[in-house]
Amino acid sequence: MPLTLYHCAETRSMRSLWLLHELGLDFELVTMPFDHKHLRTKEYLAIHPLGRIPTLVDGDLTLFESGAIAEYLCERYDDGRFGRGLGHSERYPFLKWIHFAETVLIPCQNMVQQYVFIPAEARSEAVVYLETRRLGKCLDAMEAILEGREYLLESGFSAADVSVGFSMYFATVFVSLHDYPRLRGYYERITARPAFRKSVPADQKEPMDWLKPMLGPLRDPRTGKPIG
Ligand SMILES: N[C@@H](CCC(=O)N[C@@H](CS)C(=O)NCC(=O)O)C(=O)O
Repeated sequence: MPLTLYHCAETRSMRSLWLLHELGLDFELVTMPFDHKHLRTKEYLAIHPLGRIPTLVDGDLTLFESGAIAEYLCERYDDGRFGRGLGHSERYPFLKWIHFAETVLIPCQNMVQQYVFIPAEARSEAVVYLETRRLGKCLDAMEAILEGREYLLESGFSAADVSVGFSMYFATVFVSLHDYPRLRGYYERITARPAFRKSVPADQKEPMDWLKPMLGPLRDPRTGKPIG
């Protein structure tokens, strides 16, 4: 039975799609519009009980959570290029970044809530400010860590860069990377990869151009304030 990925364009399932392309695997891609009409059908809720994406199906295994999918794909299908398995000196830094991507480096989901799902009159400037600063602190830490290295791990590009890469992709819609030269270089390197290009919609002009019109101005991640 082939691998199947349930996906919505430019959401967290992009991590799994990007990694599947890096690994060069054959898979079936089920792309759904990002709305409850498609994500909350009886059929899809039988695959993912919360109706979220990504979900990966591989034979008898149905797996959700983008971090778990990254670990699974590396353990099951990688020859050491993208995963760092048990016994590798960077096994735990590898896991650290995969988890960091989806726990701390994802304040943008709360910003989307504020801008897209909460009516303007109920929107909280304090939440937007706090989440922008939370993102800024992550970016400051990563800027320091990237001194003298091209990727998060000393051993080179890995699935950790894919997990963090999606969070960065999401972040660029909300904050400017102007004051982060190493992060800018890092982001350019990872998004120049053919597998990344294949994971974004072919007709896309800018990251998340469907979401951008609903969002506020780009912010400075160090002050939390709008730019310009
Ligand atoms: N921690 C999960 C988060 C999954 C998640 O919340 N995905 C969002 C898209 S980015 C989703 O499916 N949202 C649809 C919804 O909540 O209805 C992961 O990393 O896979």
